[in-house]
Amino acid sequence: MECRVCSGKLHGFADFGRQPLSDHFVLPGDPAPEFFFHLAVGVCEDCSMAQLLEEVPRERMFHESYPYLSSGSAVMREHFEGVAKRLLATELTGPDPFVVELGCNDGTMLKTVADAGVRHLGVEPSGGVADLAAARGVRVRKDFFEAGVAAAVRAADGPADVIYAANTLCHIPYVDSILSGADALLRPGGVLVFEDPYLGDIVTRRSFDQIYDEHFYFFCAASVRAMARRHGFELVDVERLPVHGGEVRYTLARRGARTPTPAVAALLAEEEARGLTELATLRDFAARVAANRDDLVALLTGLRDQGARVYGYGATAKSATVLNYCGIGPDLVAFVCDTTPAKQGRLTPGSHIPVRGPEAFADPYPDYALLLAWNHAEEIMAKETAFREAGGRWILYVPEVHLVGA
Ligand code: DWN
Ligand code: SAH
Ligand code: ZN
Repeated sequence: MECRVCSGKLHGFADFGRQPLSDHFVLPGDPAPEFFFHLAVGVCEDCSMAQLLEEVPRERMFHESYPYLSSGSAVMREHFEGVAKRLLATELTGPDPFVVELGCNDGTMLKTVADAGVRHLGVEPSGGVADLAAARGVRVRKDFFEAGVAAAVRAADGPADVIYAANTLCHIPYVDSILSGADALLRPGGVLVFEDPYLGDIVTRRSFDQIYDEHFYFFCAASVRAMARRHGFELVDVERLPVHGGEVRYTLARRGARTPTPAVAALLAEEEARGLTELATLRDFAARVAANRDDLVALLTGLRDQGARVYGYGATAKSATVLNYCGIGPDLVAFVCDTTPAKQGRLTPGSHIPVRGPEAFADPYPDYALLLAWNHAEEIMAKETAFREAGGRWILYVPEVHLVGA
C-alpha cells in the first residue's frame, strides 16, 4: 500500500472490518443494497501521515442528501462565530478582503462573514446543505474544491486572503490538488487555515470512532508539516482546540512568508517525545480499542439480559464505526435520538437501529443512554439533566467504557 501524500510505504495498524457509509441513513424497506468498504488505517513510514487504506469514491459520501448540519450543536455555532470574528480581525483587514471556505456546509461559519459585508465564497459539494447556506445569505459554489475549481475562483474573484476549512481537509484524499489549488488561489501573503481531529487526541482518548469513511487523514503537526513542504508551504502555526474531542488548527503559509510560532516546534517536540506516529504506539492504540469494544459489548449484552432499556443519543457519523465494529443492533440499543431532520425516521447505516427525534428520549426515559455524540457530552448532559434526575445513566466508551450519573 502506498501513501496517498508521498507514495511512501504504508503500515497498517488498525482494522475495523466491513463498514457502511457513515452518513447513509437507510429508509426502512429500501430494497437497494447498502455500500460497504473495508475500514482500516495505516501510517506512512516516510511522511508519517496516518490514513485510510481504502478510499470511498467522494460522490458516494457527499451529495444532494448529505445529512450532517454544522448548526446542530450550540457549542459549534459559537465556535464558528468565534472563528469568523477572529479571521475578520486578523487576516481580513486589508482593502476588499476575500475569504474562501472549503466545506462550508450550512453556512454556520460564513454567515458571520456575510453579515459583516465581507467578500466570501463557500465551496460545498453537498447540494442540500449548500442550499441552506445560500438561504442564510452565504455565497456558495456547489463543487468539490480541487485545483481546477481554485483556478476558476481565482479568475472570477481574484486572489484570496484566507482559505479556511473545518473538518473538511481530512476528508479529502487528493491533497496534492488541494495544495496546488491553494497555491493558485491565495495572494502572496495569504494563508490556508484548517482544523481537524488531532491524531494525538485520538490516541490519548482512544477515540477510534473518529475513524470512518469520511475521515481519510488523521493529521498531526509532523505529517502536516511534511505535506505542506512538498507543495512549497510551511506550517507556521498550530493551536489545540477542545471541539469534537480534540482538534488542531493548522496555519500554512508559503515558505518564507511567515515565521513559524513557537507552538509549532513545541507540538512537534511533544509528538516526537511520545512517539506519536511510531508503529508501536499506533498498534498499542489498536489493541486498547479492541479492549474497549469487548467491554462495551459485555456491558450492553448484560443490560439487555437484565431487561434494562437502552437508547442511543446522537446518530453521528462516528457511531457507524462503533455500532458496526461492535455488532450493536436494535436488540441492544432500541433506537437512537437525533435532532437532524434528514436522519429521523431512518435506520443507522449497517446496524439498522431506528433514528427518532429528540422528543422520543423522554417518552419515557431509558435506564441507560449510549452517548454516541460523546464529543458534545457537556452540551448534551446540560440539556438532559432531567434524564439523570429520573435515575438514568450515560454510557461512554471513550477513553474507556464507563457510566456517568445516578
Ligand atoms: O467531520 C465531520 C463532522 C464535523 O461532522 C463529518 N465527517 C460528519 C460529522 O460527524 P458526526 O456526525 O460524527 O458529528 P457530530 O457533530 O458528533 O454529530 C452530532 C450528531 O448528534 C448530529 O447528528 C446532531 C446530533 N445532536 C443531537 O441530536 N442533539 C447533537 C447535539 C449537540 C444535540 O444536542
Ligand atoms: N465545515 C463544517 C462541515 C464539515 S462536514 C463543519 O466543520 O461542521 C465535511 C464537509 O466537507 C461536508 O459538508 C462535505 O460536503 C464537504 N466536502 C467534502 N469534500 C469536499 C471538497 N473537495 N471540497 C469542499 N468541500 C468538501
Ligand atoms: Zn507519506
